[in-house]
Formats: sequence, structure tokens, C-alpha cells
Amino acid sequence: MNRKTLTQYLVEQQRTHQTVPAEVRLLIETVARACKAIGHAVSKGALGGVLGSLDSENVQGEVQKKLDVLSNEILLEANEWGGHLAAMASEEMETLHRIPNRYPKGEYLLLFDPLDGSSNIDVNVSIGTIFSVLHAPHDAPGRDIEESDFLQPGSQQVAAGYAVYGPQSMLVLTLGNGVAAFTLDREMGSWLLTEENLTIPEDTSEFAINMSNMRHWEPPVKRYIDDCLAGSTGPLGKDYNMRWIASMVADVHRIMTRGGIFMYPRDERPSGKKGKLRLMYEANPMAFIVEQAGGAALDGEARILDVKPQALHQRIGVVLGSKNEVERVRRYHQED
Ligand code: AHM
Ligand code: MG
Repeated sequence: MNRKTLTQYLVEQQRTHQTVPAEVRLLIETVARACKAIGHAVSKGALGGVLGSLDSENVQGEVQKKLDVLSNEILLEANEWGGHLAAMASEEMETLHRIPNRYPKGEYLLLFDPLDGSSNIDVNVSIGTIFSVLHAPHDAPGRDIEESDFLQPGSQQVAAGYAVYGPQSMLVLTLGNGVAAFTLDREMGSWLLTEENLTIPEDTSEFAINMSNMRHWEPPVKRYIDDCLAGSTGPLGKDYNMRWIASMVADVHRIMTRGGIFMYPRDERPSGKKGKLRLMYEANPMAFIVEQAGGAALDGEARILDVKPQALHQRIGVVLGSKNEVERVRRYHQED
């Protein structure tokens, strides 16, 4: 079977939708190439000496894994010389990364979580890369990019995607005209289109949440999960199944494939952290992808893509997936 390559798909998108300029196409191809390299490093595991932790911590005080740092370097190096970016920001770096003066600068901003699901690296469970593309503000050329230039609501994203490194390496991408999925052909070294117009079923009876945090949840979330657990004789009238991989990319990928609801809700833990996941590197790109596939993504009540970011590393509650189930969770919040 003759499948389209990522390049063919992007050229066709550029021809059909004038909203996909050549610069964006090159940028996506560069990110995809970097993801291929990251996937390659991941697959080597102990043989590549890439497992285990470093002595360093990232800006959020989390111990960095060797692969977190390596993946971050791969993405920075691949993207800084191409001329399509004004700056980058990453979950693993304290502040933004400006394009060095020796390279030309472009109009776009790239944000990424270089290796999501860090706790799964050493146990050979699926992990991934998440990325988001924004347009730099129109007054940006000719001045230094600042952190505040990145603080745009997710609805402004030009593109977003994730790569999942599992039994197959896959790249899932939106340019704002639906969602396409590519599988890495390891012999050819190319990303081949394996699914166009991914659509999330509107209804589901499968939820994903880390149940060990139950004591910290806000009452509407607790009530919703209690009702799911009550099964077919409870208020929701059906039996629910549960999955929790602890790699957002893998959990979201399952939802993109067969539906479901994923929740990492904001909670009331003593640390005062408002949720675990990061708005700019995790919640926004995933919300964009999920909405483009017909699903919904909320912080509990509000649409994630409408949130005006206050800080680069801001955390947020995340409830996303099958539209009608996410709506149900919104109602639980409104009723409370
Ligand atoms: P990371 O970016 O440091 O890997 O953290 C994000 C990950 C998500 O992929 C996943 O949904 C969540 O953390 C799992 O958290 P927990 O270990 O609390 O279940
Ligand atoms: Mg991460």
C-alpha cells in the first residue's frame, strides 16, 4: 500500500489551507525529525546508556532523567538553526531559549515537553514528546523575544502534536484542520500517514485518573468518580472501566483511538499546587488536538484553550476526552 509521507501530507495541507505557510511546514518536519531521534534514543534503553537520573532538578524541582535532558537538547539543536523560529520554551528549562544570533530568526514560537511520562522511562512503558506552535507577536521582529510573548491563550496555537514512543512510534498532529496520525516506518525512516481525521467517540464508559490522589480532589471530582464506581445500578447507569498509564501522551493516545475521559484535576493538596500538568506544554497542545478530533478539554469548568496564561510554567487542572463525558464533569462542577 502506498502511504502518504508526512512531507506529502504537509504540502497538501499547505495547498488546501492557505493558513499553513511553508515556514510551519518546515518547522513541523524539523520537530518530527527530532522526535525520530528521541524515539531512537528511547528504544536503545540501557544499551544506549540513556536510562536513570541525573543529579540536576528542573525549574519545578523535579529530578531530571537523562532522557529528559537529552530529548530537550535534541529538540533545541534540531530547531534553532532552521530560520523559522523566534524562540523556544520547554518544561525542562527555567526560561525561554532565544535563537542564537548566528542563525536567522523566524516568526514562530515553539514550546515542548521533551519527554513526557518521565516516571515510565526506566520501566519500559510508553512515553512521548508534546509540542505547541504559536505565532510570535507582530511587533516581535527587531526586538528580543520575552517570556510574556509566549503567554497567549491556547486558542492562538498554529499547530500542536505529540509523538508517542510505544510498541510503535506515532506522531499525532493538528494544524487546525482536523487531526492526522503518522506511524514511523523504521526501515525507511519516514513518518507515514496511517489515519486522517481522527475522531473521538462522544460517549464513553472508561475513565483515567490517578486514584491515589482522591483525598486531595475537589468535591465535584470525588462525586463524579464515586458515581462511575457505582456502576450500572448507580446514578450514571453503566459500568465503567479504568486505565491509568501515567504518561499523558499514552493516556491521551488511547482516548484519541477509542474514546474515554482523562483527568488530572486541580486539587487541594497542602503544597497548594493547582494541578500537576503544565498549561503551556501539556494542557494546551493536548486540548487543541482533542478539540480538533471532536472532543472537549476543560480545567474543570472552563475551556482550557480560553485560559489566559500568567506564567510559562503555570499548572492547571485537566479534564479532556469524549465530549459528552467531559460535559458531564462540567455539570458536576456547576451543580456543586
Ligand atoms: P512529566 O512531564 O514530569 O513526565 O509529568 C507529567 C506526567 C503525565 O504524563 C502524567 O499524566 C502524569 O505526570 C502522571 O502523574 P502521576 O505519576 O502523579 O500519576
Ligand atoms: Mg514532562
